Amino acid sequence: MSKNNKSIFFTDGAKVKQSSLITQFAEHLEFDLVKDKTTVTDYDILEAISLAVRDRLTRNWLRTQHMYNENNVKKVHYLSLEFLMGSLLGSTLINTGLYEECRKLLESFGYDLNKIMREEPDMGLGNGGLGRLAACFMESMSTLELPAYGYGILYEFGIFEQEIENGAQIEKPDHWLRYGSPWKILRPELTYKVQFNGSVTSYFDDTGRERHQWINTDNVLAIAHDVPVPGYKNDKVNTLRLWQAKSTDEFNLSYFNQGNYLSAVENKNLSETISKVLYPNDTIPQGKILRLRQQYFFVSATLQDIIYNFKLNNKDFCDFPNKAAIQLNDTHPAIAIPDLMRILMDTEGLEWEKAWEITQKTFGYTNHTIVPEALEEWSEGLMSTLLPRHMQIINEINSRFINEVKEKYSADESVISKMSIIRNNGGEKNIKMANLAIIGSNSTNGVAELHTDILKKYIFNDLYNLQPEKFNNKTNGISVRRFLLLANPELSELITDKIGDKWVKDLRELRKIEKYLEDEKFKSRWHEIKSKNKLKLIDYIRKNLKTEININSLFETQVKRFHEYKRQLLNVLHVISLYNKLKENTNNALIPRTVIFGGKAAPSYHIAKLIIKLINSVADVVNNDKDIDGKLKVLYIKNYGVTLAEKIIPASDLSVQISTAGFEASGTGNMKFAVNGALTIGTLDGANIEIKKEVGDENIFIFGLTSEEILQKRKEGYTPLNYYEKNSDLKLVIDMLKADYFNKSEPGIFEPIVNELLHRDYYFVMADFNSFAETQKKVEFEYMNRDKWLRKSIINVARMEKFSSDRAVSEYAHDIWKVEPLAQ
Ligand code: NBG
Repeated sequence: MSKNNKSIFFTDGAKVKQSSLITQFAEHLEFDLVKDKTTVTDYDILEAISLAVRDRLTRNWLRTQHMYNENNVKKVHYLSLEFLMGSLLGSTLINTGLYEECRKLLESFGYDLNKIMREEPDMGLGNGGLGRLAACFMESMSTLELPAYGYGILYEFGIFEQEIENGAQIEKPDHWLRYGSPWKILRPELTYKVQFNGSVTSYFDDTGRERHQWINTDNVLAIAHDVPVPGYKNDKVNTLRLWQAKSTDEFNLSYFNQGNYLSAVENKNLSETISKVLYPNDTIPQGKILRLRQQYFFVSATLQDIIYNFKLNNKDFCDFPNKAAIQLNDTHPAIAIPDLMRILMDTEGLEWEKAWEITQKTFGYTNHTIVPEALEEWSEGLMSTLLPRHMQIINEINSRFINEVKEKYSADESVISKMSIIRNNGGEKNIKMANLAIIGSNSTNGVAELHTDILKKYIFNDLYNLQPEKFNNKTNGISVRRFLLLANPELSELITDKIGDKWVKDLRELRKIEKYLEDEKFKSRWHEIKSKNKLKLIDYIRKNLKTEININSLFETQVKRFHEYKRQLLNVLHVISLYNKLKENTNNALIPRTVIFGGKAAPSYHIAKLIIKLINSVADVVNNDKDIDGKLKVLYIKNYGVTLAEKIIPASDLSVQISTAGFEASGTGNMKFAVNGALTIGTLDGANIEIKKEVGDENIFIFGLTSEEILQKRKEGYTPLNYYEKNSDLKLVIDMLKADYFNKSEPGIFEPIVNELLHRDYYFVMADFNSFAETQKKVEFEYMNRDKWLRKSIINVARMEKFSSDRAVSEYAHDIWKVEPLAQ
């Protein structure tokens, strides 16, 4: 553009007027969707209103990005294979403050905003806690005005849709992008080449130094799609950049010329499968080549992008760590460490030592699980084939590291082999990605106090002893904008009525509602709101499960991924024992209960799927048994995800967080329930421990073995059979399973569960059963006293300040990333 031309861009001061929301809405309906009254659908309304809302935040988005670049600020880059964003219209409306305007606008044309919002498919680019944490962090980083970028993959298929057939989980593809998405902007100019395979050659450069080149590679293109992430009412909009894989050649001409059309496009399909589908596991990894391809694909594109941006304003790579922090969300992006080394040395010509210093200063690593089988390893064979240059670099990192350890500490061989990045299984070698991540970064953090302690004491004890200063804790948090303000508008309004709205950005403010513990009107309104939320859920259940639920029953909820360590099994065994008591005498229960389950199991995780089947089988018997007078209902709500969470959590009285102590790194569902006024029944695990510290012992129901006791029992030799023999309630429950009580038409199907419980019970279900049942009696007793329960509920909400993702993110920013909000 020549200097004399006018600029059309508002960032250059052009006075291009922005249209009103209603005009934009109408124009999108007319010009983008080409609709009139006779052809318009609810989905069109969703699309048009989303585009109109997006228009409203575009200027802030451009302005925010412009400011970051103009000021050459330090930026943080959050690399995650998963972002479980959920639906975007609602949260965008909340954060931009356009909710009411938009609701009224739609209402004036006869549309109900809530109904329209239900048309939006969840952006389900994640499995569970890890992916949702990344989404909450993105929202908090924008709200805190931190210069931040999320980087991930634009999966064409997100987490599978779960159907239940004959009580069992069936997986269906989640084609969320079938009709495109109004929230993502294609950036064709941000297309990078990602290399795979090939070989490495070396040569001597002008200075006589040996250099390496990665050649003859198979290439794939990564194309950027940007999603705006607005902060809460602060005019800041950050970017979530997701990469889509595209083939470099649309088709192979020589095949085509030979008349073989199908082979001609085969290569294209192969390349593009990289961003096709999210791996549907959490905590159980699958050492598949496609997974490693996904990891390197998004890491390579991301680093190229970060470096491209760095070079726009900077020259000297020594400045790189002062301009960019990179956080590795679990080990999935850990290949970024050798990749940055490769770029700095092979492309930018830096020496090893300098490159290594820059690399270590740039990266931070968050660990999200101690489940041993979940610690990622890749075979050397696979790595050498797919990423030969990286394999060389990893070997070099490792041998330098081990030499250093030997020199400084002369540690013995067994310690060194634990610290080593390479595991030598007598011939076959594996790369331990967690060790690579720890050694290659300046910070390693766990996600709750207990979890970080376990990392230091057991999982990475030797590396911790070597570099204790690297290890730190960052307890997880959640976004209250989504999980309270959006999910529970009436409770939010009640709180705001009393204490003003500062709490939305500063959860410490919530303490002030404790002043109203004696205020009867406040308390009865609190109760009324819970009941209204329950009614909404009852309505959903009536429509979807064709079951009637008693609004006065205790809503007891366990929604989360299915995993043996989370012990949905313990919960269902307890349900069976309650059922048995009711069969004896319906007066054996003081209160009616509704036990709600939800959550997906990894498609290949057979025992987890069997537990889902068991829950549905039990529900079938219990819910249809007239003898128990409707005092117990068991529900399995299918296809649990972010949007369903927003409905289920505000309606719950009791939050079930009963993992085997030591196994749940943190949990974040526990926080979402408590902030919505549910009381927790839980073990001393993950963030439960910190919740207990905040709310006080009398406002939470704690039971079960501690993590230390579990370790001790494992050491001594644990015999689950003893618990079966000693506890008659438990014995009856197990005997019913043995006798196919809940599965008359499929005898023997639950045998694997019974066998595990009686003869191994790795997760101590049997040992904790009694303590769980006894504590549930206490719950029952306390729920009878409405006033007491309400007070506890209010106190739980009032004391949640620690569990805001704003608090978590500011700690990361201050302690690890050293990034600051951009001063106005
Ligand atoms: C999960 C843990 C949870 C934790 C989230 C977020 C993985 C691998 N880990 O306990 O199981 O809350 O991460 O940190 O999904």
